[in-house]
Amino acid sequence: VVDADALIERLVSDSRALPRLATLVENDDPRGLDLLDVLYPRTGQAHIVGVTGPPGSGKSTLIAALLKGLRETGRRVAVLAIDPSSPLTGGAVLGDRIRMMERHADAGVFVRSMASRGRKGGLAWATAALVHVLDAAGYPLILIETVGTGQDGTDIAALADTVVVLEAPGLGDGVQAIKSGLLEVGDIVVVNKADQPGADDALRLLRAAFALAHPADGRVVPIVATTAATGEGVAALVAAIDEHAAWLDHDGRRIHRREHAARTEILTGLRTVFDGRVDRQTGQFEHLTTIISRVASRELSPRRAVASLLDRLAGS
Ligand SMILES: Nc1nc2c(ncn2[C@@H]2O[C@H](COP(=O)(O)OP(=O)(O)O)[C@@H](O)[C@H]2O)c(=O)[nH]1
Ligand SMILES: [Mg+2]
Repeated sequence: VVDADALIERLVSDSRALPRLATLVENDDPRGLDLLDVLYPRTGQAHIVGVTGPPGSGKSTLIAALLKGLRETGRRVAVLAIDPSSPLTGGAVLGDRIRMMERHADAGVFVRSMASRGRKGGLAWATAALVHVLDAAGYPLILIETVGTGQDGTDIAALADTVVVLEAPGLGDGVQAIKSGLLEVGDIVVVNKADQPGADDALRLLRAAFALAHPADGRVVPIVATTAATGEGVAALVAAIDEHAAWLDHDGRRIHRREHAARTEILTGLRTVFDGRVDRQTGQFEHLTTIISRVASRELSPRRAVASLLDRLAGS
């Protein structure tokens, strides 16, 4: 039996222990998942911030600027970048930006990229597990960079205590965040690339959109202008994040939020495990070819076929 205290002590003192555990967990290795079970009761201390927005809006650049600002005030931060590995956006991989800043020797920062390409579902499930590992390792602040759209993106955003939605001029007509529906999940809205033409228009449009909205919880969503490239506005963003964290600590809001996160995590986990089982086991159904031809020849209805396969799945 592994002791949680000893495990956490090793994560803190041995710089190789955390990346190694993260790799085990990311690969669904039972050794890592068993350790995570031991650690889980010790998690829940970190404040989790999701940074989401369209490709090219400046998420990676902004996170690098946030890291710089936070480290200057001595705060320890972990970053999880869900890298869409898209060569189209011109967006640099976060790791490159961090390396550029030569922060890799800084023990107060932990950065990990996770490729989404080639992964068959389960991204939110794997992300949640990594967040728990970073939380257990004692990082008080965890930033997650994610595109935020699609089922995976929405599920990842649901893990966060604070969701920061990024908007930037020059990405297309109108305000992207409004079009994609991202604004609805945002606790803080950032108009990045404030140095670029069109930033003022975006700010005006967003302020107008929020002036019309009447949030059920009565909280006014702050709209912050940043120039991630220079660090302008980053201090105001840190203040907005801290303010939201403090707001969550009243009236049971954080508990409510965590229940939503746990619910999302359980449901994505159920789907991920179930999909994996279907993929693995349908290959082993020797009678699957028979069922397929019976459905194709109209002898058996698809609904009956699925019911019979489900019975076998449950029995195995
Ligand atoms: N002018 C300007 N360019 C920026 C700013 N922030 C990011 N960029 C550039 O926008 C591009 C996309 O940034 P990136 O951080 O990779 O975006 P991501 O895809 O959202 O992670 C890069 O070329 C950045 O250098 C900014 O504040 N001003
Ligand atoms: Mg990026």
